[in-house]
Amino acid sequence: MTQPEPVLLSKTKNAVLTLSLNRPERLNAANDELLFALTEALKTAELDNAMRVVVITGSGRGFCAGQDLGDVQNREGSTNFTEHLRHTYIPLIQTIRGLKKPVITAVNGVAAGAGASLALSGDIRLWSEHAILIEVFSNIALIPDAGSTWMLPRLVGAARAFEMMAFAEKIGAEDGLKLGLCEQVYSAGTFVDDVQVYAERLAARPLNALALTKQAINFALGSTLDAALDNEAVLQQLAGDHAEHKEGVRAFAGKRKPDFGQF
Ligand code: LHQ
Repeated sequence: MTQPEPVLLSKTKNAVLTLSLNRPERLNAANDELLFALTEALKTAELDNAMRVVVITGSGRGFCAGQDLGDVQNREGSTNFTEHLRHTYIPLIQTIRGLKKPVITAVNGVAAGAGASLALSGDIRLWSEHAILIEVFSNIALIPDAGSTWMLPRLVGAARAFEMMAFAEKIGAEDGLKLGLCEQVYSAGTFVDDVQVYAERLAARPLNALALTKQAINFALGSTLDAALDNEAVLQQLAGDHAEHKEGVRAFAGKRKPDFGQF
């Protein structure tokens, strides 16, 4: 029997590429095929000029239940965790964080373990009212991986992150919004449409400037203020030299809306 595609691709005319994790019967728990397909699709999206924003979401009721626990042991019953992470999750998270396009994680349901890390890795995180984030790793006596130890303390502070991790606390949408784990929460019934409208709004923004903004934020997260100030000065030149900037200034002077979509 042929296996269904682990990641479904959908392109809209308004420049939004949606990547849907597609193992709904396992709450989109990730196996190698899914992780490689997602990373590959993101790399392809980088080169597709017609696609300006990427949305990652889940099929069915879950977003991603983390690593497929049935899929990690070898025949001897052991797992090479380090190698596994290096070959799968590390390139995935690096690709998302380095992508020169905004990535939205649209968290439709439960995001657990490495699925929670994936949910947090978006430039923008949109949650359904049914979204739940669980740093579930300690339930199976593992440490948070796929970037959770880097991302979560920066969002909620070290002690709150540790508490969430230690107790594998279930964080629902209301708390997720309060804690800064997501930017917006939408009703489950309108979630897909609301995400699409948001993504199209983002796609109409100046893409070169947004890519450089993402680059500047990524740099600043690991730098001193002095280094960040200088990096801004360097990247601002790249933004200012781009046709997008000239369009923005022309539109301002002409008292009209800029058309950034043409670039
Ligand atoms: C699953 C999974 C799953 C397989 C639900 N695997 N089937 C990296 C590198 C190397 C190794 C290890 O790990 C990592 C990073 C990690 O991500 S470690 C963390 C791995 N994930 C988990 O431990 C989560 C396990 N799942 C759960 O705790 C629950 O399923 C959650 C809280 C996510 C959802 O609970 P419910 O909404 O009550 O759904 P459910 O438990 O009934 O799950 C539905 C089905 O999905 C069920 O199958 P079944 O045949 O009984 O209907 C689950 O077995 C299956 N499933 N997660 N990770």
